[in-house]
Amino acid sequence: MTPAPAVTETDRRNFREHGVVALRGVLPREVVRALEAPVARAVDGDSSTADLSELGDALQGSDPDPDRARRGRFRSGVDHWLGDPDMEAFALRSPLPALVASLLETSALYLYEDSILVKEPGSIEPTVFHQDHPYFSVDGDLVCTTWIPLDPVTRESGAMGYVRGSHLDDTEWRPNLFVTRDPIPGTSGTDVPDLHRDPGDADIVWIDAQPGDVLVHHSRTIHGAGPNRSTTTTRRAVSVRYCGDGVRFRRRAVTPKPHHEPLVDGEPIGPPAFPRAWP
Ligand SMILES: O=C(O)CCC(=O)C(=O)O
Repeated sequence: MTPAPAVTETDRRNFREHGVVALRGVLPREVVRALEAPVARAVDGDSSTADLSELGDALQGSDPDPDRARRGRFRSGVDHWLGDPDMEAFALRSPLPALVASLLETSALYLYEDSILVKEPGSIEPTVFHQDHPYFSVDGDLVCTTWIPLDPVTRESGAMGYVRGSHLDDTEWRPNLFVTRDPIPGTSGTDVPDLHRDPGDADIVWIDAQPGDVLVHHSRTIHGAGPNRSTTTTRRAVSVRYCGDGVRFRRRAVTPKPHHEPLVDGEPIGPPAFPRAWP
């Protein structure tokens, strides 16, 4: 395996100042290819992903759509690392953790979770703009999401969009249901504006990406993604979320995880609930 290109000082500055950075061509082809089988298993076989298109339809209270069968689906799931050794190997033993540790300039890196995010051609749901932080049961600054495309991604096929600098705003944004702006029941905060409809003066950067690229955003950066309007290209992506130095557990009810049950608010994160990914 060829050594991964190093993270540069410019990458670190972009991440610090904009809350997002595109690391281009940093993952070897064989590493990205190795994600294809676990993604296919999760989407087609083992029911570890949910149909967010169906959820979106249900939340909008729309009548059953006669064209539904012909539309693509947006499927997503989390924490595949717990049951799939290929996803665990990618999150913990691929070149990814060292790249992230170098970007965050942390002395240690811990895994929070992975996600699989597949938008089939013609899946009409945008990923609604949101901030990851209120979904995560942690507090601290060195928390980030990496987004790894398995296919070339353009605006047409569901590129990610990030509001530059939004990680520096201390508004408590309310978590939403990801495919509609409905807030998650029992949560509080300010609703993220509908930036797909009206970006206003938000400094949104839409990032086209290729397999081998890694997009990294701070857990406080507001972001979303377009629908997949392509008729031929599936948009397969994996997200892996990591925490660095100084991050502590803080239970949030939004996404409870059985492996978090024994943890107490305020304790430093670490194995086994947060496996050490680097060094
Ligand atoms: O892939 C998508 O559509 C959204 C991904 C996302 O919001 C995330 O990974 O935090």
